[in-house]
Amino acid sequence: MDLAGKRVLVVGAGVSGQAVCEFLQAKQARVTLTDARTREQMGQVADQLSRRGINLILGAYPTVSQESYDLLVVSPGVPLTVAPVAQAAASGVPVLGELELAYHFARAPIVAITGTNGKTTTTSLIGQMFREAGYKTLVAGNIGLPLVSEIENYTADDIVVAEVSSFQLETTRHFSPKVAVILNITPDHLDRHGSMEEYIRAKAQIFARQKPTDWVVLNYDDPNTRELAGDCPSRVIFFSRRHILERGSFVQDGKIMVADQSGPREITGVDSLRIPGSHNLENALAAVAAGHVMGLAPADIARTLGRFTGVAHRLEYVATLNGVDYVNDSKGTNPDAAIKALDAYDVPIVLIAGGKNKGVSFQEFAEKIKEKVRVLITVGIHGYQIEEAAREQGFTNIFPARDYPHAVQLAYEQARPGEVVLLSPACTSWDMFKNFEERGELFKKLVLELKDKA
Ligand code: UMA
Repeated sequence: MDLAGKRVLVVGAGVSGQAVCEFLQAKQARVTLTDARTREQMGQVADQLSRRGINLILGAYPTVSQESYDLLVVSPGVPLTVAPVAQAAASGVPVLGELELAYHFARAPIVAITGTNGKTTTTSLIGQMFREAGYKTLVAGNIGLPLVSEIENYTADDIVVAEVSSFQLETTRHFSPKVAVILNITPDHLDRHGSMEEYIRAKAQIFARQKPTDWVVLNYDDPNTRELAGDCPSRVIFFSRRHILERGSFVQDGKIMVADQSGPREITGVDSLRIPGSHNLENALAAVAAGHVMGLAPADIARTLGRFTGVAHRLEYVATLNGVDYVNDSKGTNPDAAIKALDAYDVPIVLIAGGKNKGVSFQEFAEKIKEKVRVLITVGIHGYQIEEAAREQGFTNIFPARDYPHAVQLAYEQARPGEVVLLSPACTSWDMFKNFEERGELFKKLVLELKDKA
């Protein structure tokens, strides 16, 4: 793909669009960046982009035709119905996404991971597996680091592990990973894709152009992904938490197994996993299948499974104090995510929850609290709503905290050996923090300070 001198319009000035501009500039393209936000709304970022020589059109999009642009690169969060994309399609100007652009410059084999839930954890786990097996490994994509930023630094001897979203897959034309993983497909992003069929169609782009020698890893337990096997032009390997498979990765007698034409082989015990919950067991099984078809040795796969402690702020183990595990799930910013976090444990839980409510009901969350939680500590401006919902379920062991130091202190006083102290707020952090990362970092700092004192 020769970009020198090409007039390229990048739509969306977020993380992806900014990385695309930098990449295109390095290729001597003539770059215009447009965004629905105004210059005022963009603040300092707009000035920084202008200083880098990027032509900015903010607050309204330019009209697109072959006379004005040679190529359009659209950010993943921008729906393909926006005017410049529609005009490009109508006037024959090619439209790409960042994933597709990066793919044209990729030399390393790609392991790509998609799915409704578990993408980030599985991408991180597979990335760590390859790193620990000695590969130079790029972990990028929807996980946060745009692929274009680094893709050219990796050669055919290295590995790229990419988290890819349905938004990114929607704009692919040639993208074709060596291994495509689809973890699960449940209703999500239907406002953007229109229907479940369209959402599945977008996900299926991950394997649509694979070669017969490539691999697809599919969840046998999820009917939506199991059925896709018939559409794959490549070889399929299943993973299953519930069934013993003739070929694929599965669980048998508490062991993680992988079976191929030479029969089943034990990888490691389920109890050696450090990421809790049945959803994480599925993520681990998917990673085992991907590692196996890429030729990683069982011992290498097993070593990383025993070491991987998860992704920051997502059921992240922090420390053990007086026989109590402290876990940071600050990413649990809605009741669904917090319910999953509670389900990950079989021991009584001291739960810290609350923050800013996104306008959702806490009733189902409160039912789960009644089932799994021994002590509830509420915090933040809408903590009282969780307290009220829990009381309606007849749960009364509740301690409202003034702030985070107070919440962690209360949890420390209340927790008994063998229990888990879990921060999974079911709310955003925006009442007290810039983002969930800042909230999680404070929680971890407070826990580690207690540990130092102990
Ligand atoms: N914008 C417009 N017009 C629109 C919509 C948005 O101009 O109609 C502008 C916004 O004003 C903003 C920019 O587009 O300035 C935002 O672009 P974006 O939404 O594509 O977000 P980025 O910051 O570029 O981040 C994207 C991914 N975001 C989405 O897909 C929504 C990030 O995934 C990804 O990490 C990043 O690229 C790097 O690859 C985030 C995400 O939420 C984590 N992903 C969804 C998910 O996981 O469910 C798909």
